[in-house]
Amino acid sequence: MKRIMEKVKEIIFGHVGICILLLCAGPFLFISHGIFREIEIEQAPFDSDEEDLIVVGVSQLGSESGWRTAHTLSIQDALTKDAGYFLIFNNARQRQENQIKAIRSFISQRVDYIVFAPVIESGWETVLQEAKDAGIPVIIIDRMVDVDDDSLYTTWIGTDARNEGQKAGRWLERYLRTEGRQSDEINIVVLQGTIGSTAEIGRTRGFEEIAKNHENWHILESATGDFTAIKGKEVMRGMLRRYPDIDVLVSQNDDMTMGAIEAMQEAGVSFGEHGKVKVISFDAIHDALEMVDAGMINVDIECNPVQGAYIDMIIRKLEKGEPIEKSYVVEENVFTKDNVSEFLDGRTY
Ligand code: GYE
Repeated sequence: MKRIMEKVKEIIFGHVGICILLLCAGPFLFISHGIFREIEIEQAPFDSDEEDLIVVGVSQLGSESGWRTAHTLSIQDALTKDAGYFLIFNNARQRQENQIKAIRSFISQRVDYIVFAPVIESGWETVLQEAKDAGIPVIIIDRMVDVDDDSLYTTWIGTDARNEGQKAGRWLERYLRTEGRQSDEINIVVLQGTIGSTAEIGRTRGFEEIAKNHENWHILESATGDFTAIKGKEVMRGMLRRYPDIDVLVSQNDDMTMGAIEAMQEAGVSFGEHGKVKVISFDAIHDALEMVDAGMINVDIECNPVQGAYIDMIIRKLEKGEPIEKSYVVEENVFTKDNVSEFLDGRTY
């Protein structure tokens, strides 16, 4: 338990450190390796030596979470020179305008493929039309775009966020039934991810679809922690002040959950298996699964970040002129104390 909390502190502290650094030193520090626990590859425009390589411009939306770090590494591990790729990687730091800039620069460099994880769903038509006009296939990963014309992208690889939200609701139904509390008044708070992102929209909607069948479930407040531990902690601290009687926390990613857990500890509020506030989290990164095992998180709804191999598979098919699907949804599990130990060792992120 102590070891886990040290890790949690490390994650939250890392973020505080980032904020201080950014305030002091401005955006230049973003490229400093290690600060974000991920490697940023900004490669120079390719030259003739690279002629045989497939040039892929990747616009990653940010480095806000442990999940995102795993997602980035999965892409970088798949699109290597050995595998025949020249990767141009850009981190948009959770800002749509940075992603639009990156995509425009990929277009002007005439890359072979554009891969991008959109921070929010709306506002992509113009830049996607520019890519289409330039004849560059666009592979969308992780979150989705909201466009009327689906010819603006080639394919999408991601997770079913609405289903994840429903799984959270169904777990709570089952849990309350097992505890004989299905008729009790249940006070719920929701820590949402980045508003307008597929993960937030889907998880919010999916959970609400189940919640609305239960008149005794009361969602006291839903507020965004932007998928980061530091904001999750701050928002939870406010909720704990406003609502003295919270029964359930639904936190839309593990990083926010870890922040919220710190806030509960500081406020002296008990949580988890033997505590007052039952904790529902999403992602299932290794550190959070350890907390499931320790009874600090009741359930973790998996979201699978290992998407790099799909990108490679799709590009290979496109290169050979083979047909591909319009969408690929990756597989996901639900972890509780009952099944988590068999997955812990194999978890690399
Ligand atoms: O759950 C969260 C990340 O879009 C599915 O984004 C992804 C979400 C993931 O920051 O941790």
